[in-house]
Amino acid sequence: DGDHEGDAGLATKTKTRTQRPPMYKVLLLNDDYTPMEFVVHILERFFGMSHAQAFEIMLTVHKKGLAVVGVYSFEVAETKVAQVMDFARRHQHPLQCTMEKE
Ligand code: TYC
Repeated sequence: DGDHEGDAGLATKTKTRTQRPPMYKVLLLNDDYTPMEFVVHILERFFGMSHAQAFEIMLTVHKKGLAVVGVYSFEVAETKVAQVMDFARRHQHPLQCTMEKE
């Protein structure tokens, strides 16, 4: 349980850390062509944001070039990126979404 008795009879403690799964940031990138309302729709639909939240984050991406739109486990992040990329492609917008380890 982390306590060990050495030969001299002294108890030493080994630190045991809880395993946390690595988390991944999902990033949305700005471009000059994707309509603002389309980006707002994506943030509402795939990231569960209110219209006001979605509009605020969209403006951050527009002004700063990118923003973190959520942090998830690898599988969930991968799915979000695929959903956004597929939805944008089907509507012929060049919107880019990517993920990176936190
Ligand atoms: N820059 C785009 C425009 O002016 C809007 C935009 C915002 C595009 C965020 C992509 O991730 C994005 N229509």
